[in-house]
Amino acid sequence: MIRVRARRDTRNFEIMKIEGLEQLPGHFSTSQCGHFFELLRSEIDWQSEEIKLFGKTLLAPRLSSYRGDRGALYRYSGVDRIPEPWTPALSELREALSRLAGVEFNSVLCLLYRDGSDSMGLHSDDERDLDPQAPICSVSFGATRVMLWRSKDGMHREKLELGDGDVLIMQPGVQRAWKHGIAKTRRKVDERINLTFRRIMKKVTGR
Ligand SMILES: O=C(O)CCC(=O)C(=O)O
Repeated sequence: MIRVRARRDTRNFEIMKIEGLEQLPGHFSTSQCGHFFELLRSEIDWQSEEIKLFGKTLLAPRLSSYRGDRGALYRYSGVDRIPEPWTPALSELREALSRLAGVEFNSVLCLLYRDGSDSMGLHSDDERDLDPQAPICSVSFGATRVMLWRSKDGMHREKLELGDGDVLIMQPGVQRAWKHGIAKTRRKVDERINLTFRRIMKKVTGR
């Protein structure tokens, strides 16, 4: 069982200008972060992921692994993803973050940013396989990176630093109004792992 700081500890709890977005800086302690980073780095077989963009198939500028319960099929970036099984560290984190967010997550997208040239383009997590009532909850381990936010009406821009052990909870409305992404940086940065726990509306599958 992972012990994390209480969610409503206001010293660690920030309400962002973006309605429905909550950041819990340093939610995991430094030693928990080191422990999980090492486990996740070695337990997961990180892969280059194909994405389809404007009719072209490209390799995403990051490594990834999609994990989840049987039947938690997820189509994103134009490709159908079948979940690989949970690893011990991912199961432990799923339990902790499900308790925190008050929803039973059934999948996680794991991302490894190898250096400052790895990134994530602006997008919303609004695919039709996602449960539209459920929040999405992410945790970051390793290097601090900047998350960019753009409102869909083009009126607002925000920047958010995501550091080691930070948790982000996005309520469903956030995806309707905003896009987010991870900027490239010229700064020399170490590796960063981000896990985004999601609730997929499951389908029956032969697997
Ligand atoms: O790396 C991050 O913090 C962002 C991940 C993300 O945008 C996603 O998984 O949809």
